[in-house]
Amino acid sequence: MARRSAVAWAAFGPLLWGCALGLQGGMLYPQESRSRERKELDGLWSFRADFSDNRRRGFEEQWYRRPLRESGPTLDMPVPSSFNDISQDWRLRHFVGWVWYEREVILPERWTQDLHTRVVLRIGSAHSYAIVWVNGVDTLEHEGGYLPFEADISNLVQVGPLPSRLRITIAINNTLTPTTLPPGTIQYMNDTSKYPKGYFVQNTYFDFFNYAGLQRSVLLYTTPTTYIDDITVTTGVEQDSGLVNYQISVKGSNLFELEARLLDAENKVVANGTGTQGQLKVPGASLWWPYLMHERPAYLYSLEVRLTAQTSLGPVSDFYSLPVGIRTVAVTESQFLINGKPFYFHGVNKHEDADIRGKGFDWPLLVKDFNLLRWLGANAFRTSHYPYAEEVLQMCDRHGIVVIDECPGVGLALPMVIAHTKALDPSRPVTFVSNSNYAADKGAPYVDVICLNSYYSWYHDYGHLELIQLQLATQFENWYKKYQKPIIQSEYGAETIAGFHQDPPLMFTEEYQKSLLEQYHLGLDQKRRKYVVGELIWNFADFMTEQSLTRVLGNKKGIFTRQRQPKSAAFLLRERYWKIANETRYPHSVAKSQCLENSPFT
Ligand code: GCB
Repeated sequence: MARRSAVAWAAFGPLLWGCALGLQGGMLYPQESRSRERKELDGLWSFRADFSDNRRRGFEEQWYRRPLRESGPTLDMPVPSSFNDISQDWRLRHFVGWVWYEREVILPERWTQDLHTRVVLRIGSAHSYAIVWVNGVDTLEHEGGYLPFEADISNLVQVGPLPSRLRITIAINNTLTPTTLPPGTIQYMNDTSKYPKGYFVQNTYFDFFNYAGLQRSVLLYTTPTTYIDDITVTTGVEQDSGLVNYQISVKGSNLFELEARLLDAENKVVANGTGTQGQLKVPGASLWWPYLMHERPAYLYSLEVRLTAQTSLGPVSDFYSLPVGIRTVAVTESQFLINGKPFYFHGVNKHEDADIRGKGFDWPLLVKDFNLLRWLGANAFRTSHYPYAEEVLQMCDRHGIVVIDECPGVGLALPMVIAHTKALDPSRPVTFVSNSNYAADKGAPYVDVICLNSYYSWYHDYGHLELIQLQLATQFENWYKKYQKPIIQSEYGAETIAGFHQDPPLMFTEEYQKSLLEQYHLGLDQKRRKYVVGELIWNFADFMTEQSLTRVLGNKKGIFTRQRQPKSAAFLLRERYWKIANETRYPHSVAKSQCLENSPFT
């Protein structure tokens, strides 16, 4: 919420693949290749919420030891999806505690017989604490709801006679405490004249509904037993040559050879190397540009890695292909530069939220959202307030969208997180989203770019649209004078109920949202060519929150509804974004490119 000190950490820049610099080992996105197979486990799972008073019946009765249906009734639960809005049982919508998921799988015979094969179970995300059993064996625990985790289960499936079925049981706890990300508290209500014994509520300190469950895909995949474990890539530009620095880690054997080939978009090899690390030089390289900025945006090479190894079981090969965009990102006192050219963020803040699926990953929704981003002329978005599915980042790479990738620490204000983020990946600028006082802000001294949220004429001086320009100018001038760093207006907006109209504008109507945006835009235009390097509307679409007196079926600051239909402000923003794109594209002489069709781009 704007009136709290809502802060979040984010690292940003285009191209997020292979960015785990400084980490030991990695977790490559599961990919099919000549040496690797995938088996998706999306679809219907069996499900039960543990409604017992202490929420621990499942552990006391060891529900993981037998098929879930044998320990009580189960529901059908689609994966991926949040469990909250699926059933008609209101208790499930607000459930806090352990829920149980189960799925049986038949494995291809080769996976269970071939000792050259490594079988991995990978869970795209489980919000927010998960324990995983395979055939009743405790296999994996994971904390944190927005990142993938996995376990090598070969020794569980390659034992003796063929196991006819693999039973995967996952217990997930969505309780938020002061030590979870995001944090929350559990409050016991002890007044027995008002609340039954043991009654508690989950308090959260952020403005989105705590959807939970298996919200991203679950899958099994294979690699050879000696395999490519991780590939780290950084890129640079030297005169007209592109540089691709790679580092590859291998697990399973020390006796191996590695070949790395860089292929262009036409599959032509443009550079190659051997060994675990090296630099590939591409004369006359095509650079990765954000779309709208250049006539040939989002150019991706493929780094094809081939591993050959000698193992005690004989020779083994592994293949992995990583998309690579060659680009540079830099920040000066007043500019954000991509490939040496000033980049202006004209984009949106998003949530992964929609309809009954909650935060469940959904391809139709993702493609629709990307179509809307292009319709709007948005060149960037922030993954507020947590990391999104890897498939989303891959889409951004392919479509030329710049991402501010947010960590799930919404509400935290610890400057040392920046040092940690930079240690993991020194190649990208880092920011900290703040709405506090410029003089007292704890994050600003450490960031590369300052991100400011302000809600003038909404949470402050509400109704007084005439004050926005003055207050915005004061905000920008104060922050810039103190820190001399480029600034992004990372949030601004107004609650708007689609279909509410009033002219002259009143709060909550489409006219008010439009007028508020217009006033902000006048203020932004005053500083846009100086040191303000971006603007991100709050929010792309309406989204669900906890119930409160200030939220009517969720947060309604979207320029699209939750069903992705435009409010009037969407058309206003579209005009503006395409106008800015027209002014800032490079080189200025480029012809209209295909992604600009049917747009007001001239
Ligand atoms: C903010 C928060 C965001 C809220 C928004 C609002 O500053 O970052 O999560 O939804 O304000 O609408 O109050």
